[in-house]
Amino acid sequence: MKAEFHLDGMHCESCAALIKETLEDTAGVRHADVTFSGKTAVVNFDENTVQQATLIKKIQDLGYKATVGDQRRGATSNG
Ligand SMILES: [Cu+2]
Repeated sequence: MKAEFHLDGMHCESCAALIKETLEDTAGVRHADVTFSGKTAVVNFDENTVQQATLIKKIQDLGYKATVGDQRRGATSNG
């Protein structure tokens, strides 16, 4: 499944790269896209292997804040 997380605490592109690497090193994660400017992580993962809570904890262990984003289709961003 695909889930979007809102991230807080990133201060540069390397933060985004670090989060991406960490997520993609996690068993069950197929692909992760982290954008520094958008403060989001879009993660494609196998929900039978890894759970959202685990992904959030991985991000928190790095020192960032993660919350589950809206899973609606076609979400728009203002601002
Ligand atoms: Cu940084």
